[in-house]
Amino acid sequence: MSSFIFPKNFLWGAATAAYQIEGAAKEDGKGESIWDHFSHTPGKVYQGDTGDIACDHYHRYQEDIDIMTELGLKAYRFSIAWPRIFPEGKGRANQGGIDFYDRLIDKLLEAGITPAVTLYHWDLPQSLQEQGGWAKRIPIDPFVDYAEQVFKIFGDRVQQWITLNEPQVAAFCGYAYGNHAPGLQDQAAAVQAAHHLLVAHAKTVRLFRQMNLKGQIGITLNLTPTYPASTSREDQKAAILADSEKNRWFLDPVFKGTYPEDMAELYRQKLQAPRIEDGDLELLKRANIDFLGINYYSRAVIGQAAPGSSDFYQQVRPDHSAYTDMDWEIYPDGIYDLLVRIKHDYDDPHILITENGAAFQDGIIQNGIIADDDRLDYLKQHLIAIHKAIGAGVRLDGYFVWSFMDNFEWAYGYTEKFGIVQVDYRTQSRSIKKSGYWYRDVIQNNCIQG
Ligand code: IFM
Repeated sequence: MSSFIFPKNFLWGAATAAYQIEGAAKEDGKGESIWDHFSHTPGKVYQGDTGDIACDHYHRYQEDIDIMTELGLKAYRFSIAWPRIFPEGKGRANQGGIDFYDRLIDKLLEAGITPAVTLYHWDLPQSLQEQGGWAKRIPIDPFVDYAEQVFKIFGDRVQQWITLNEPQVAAFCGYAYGNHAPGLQDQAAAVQAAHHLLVAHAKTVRLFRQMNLKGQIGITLNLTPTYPASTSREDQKAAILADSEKNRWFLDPVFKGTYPEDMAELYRQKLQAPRIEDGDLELLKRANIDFLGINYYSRAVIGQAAPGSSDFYQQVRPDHSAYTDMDWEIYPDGIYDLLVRIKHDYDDPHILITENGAAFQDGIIQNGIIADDDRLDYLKQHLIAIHKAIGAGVRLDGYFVWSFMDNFEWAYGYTEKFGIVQVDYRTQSRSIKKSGYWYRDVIQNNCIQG
């Protein structure tokens, strides 16, 4: 049996996001977010599920921290709900919301768990959506003001900040495909929203530097390495374009302050987007991050667009692969390829895997434990690939499982389960799954037994 030993001080964590776990949707002065609004719109979320109660973490955070302690987590990534701090997106801060995160952060620190805080995990205050949301520049300055408030209050205790989670999903699922809040179907608006999210990120990084805070700041991107479906020239070209749209459209502005020219040209022709104001790219170029957060779940196999289609390419589903319940191909080599590529193409940044995990229905109970062997195997294969990337010189500082516990999986409601801890939504009782106990041993030994 081989062992894969991780570097000393490797940050082992697990992740969640506010709307997916907190519940208490209207408590202590919280305002409405686009996800409150969207999930209450009939037909948008499977079976009409909402995050009104979710995992009731807002009231059960202490119990959840106790479970994190039992798992031996070194770090916990969670997000702050902007509408808890500013119910209308801006104006007067809401003490009730501030108090909740104050307690959470203090209790985590007391437990010896490092908080890694995401400022935006998709819950835009609804009142800003009503003025156009991210398709307009409207939310940019309120976001920076919200960040300032949060930095002032928690900046002494939080060492790791993530400005945005997955701007690609926020923009494209929210504004182009319509399957996420706010549910629009307008591709030009999506490209514009992505740009505005990135500008908000850059302005927040600039503010963070101006405030001279002692922590580190980064951004989390969902990255999907692309592979051509065949050796044909057409498929190879299509895979490069897909990489440009899915990955470089976010990596290039974050690291270089530019957009990839192939995709920019296509968007200009087809959508007359994005409109970029003077100074935006310079701002992005100067917004140096301390680390890149990567969410990796799967790869994309890409072929040329079907004849007559207006798409730039098409994604192909490899027949002989294994898939998770989300129908995402299980492809651990992808995380290795991605990490090594980022090292080479983007000047060897520090990296955190801020999400990685798999949706599977709970397995049968064996010896009193939920035997989620498929999830355990997914995590193990990916961590072995990550270990190999570290061996290849990638500066990878930590890893967060998605997710700490089962939660509200957006448009899928509560049907899809990513947790290493099970949540019984009828009773709100939590049970550590077999993958959770396995992860506990990995953390304890700082090593995977192959
Ligand atoms: O649940 C989501 C999370 O909010 C963002 N990244 C992907 C996860 C699984 O879909």
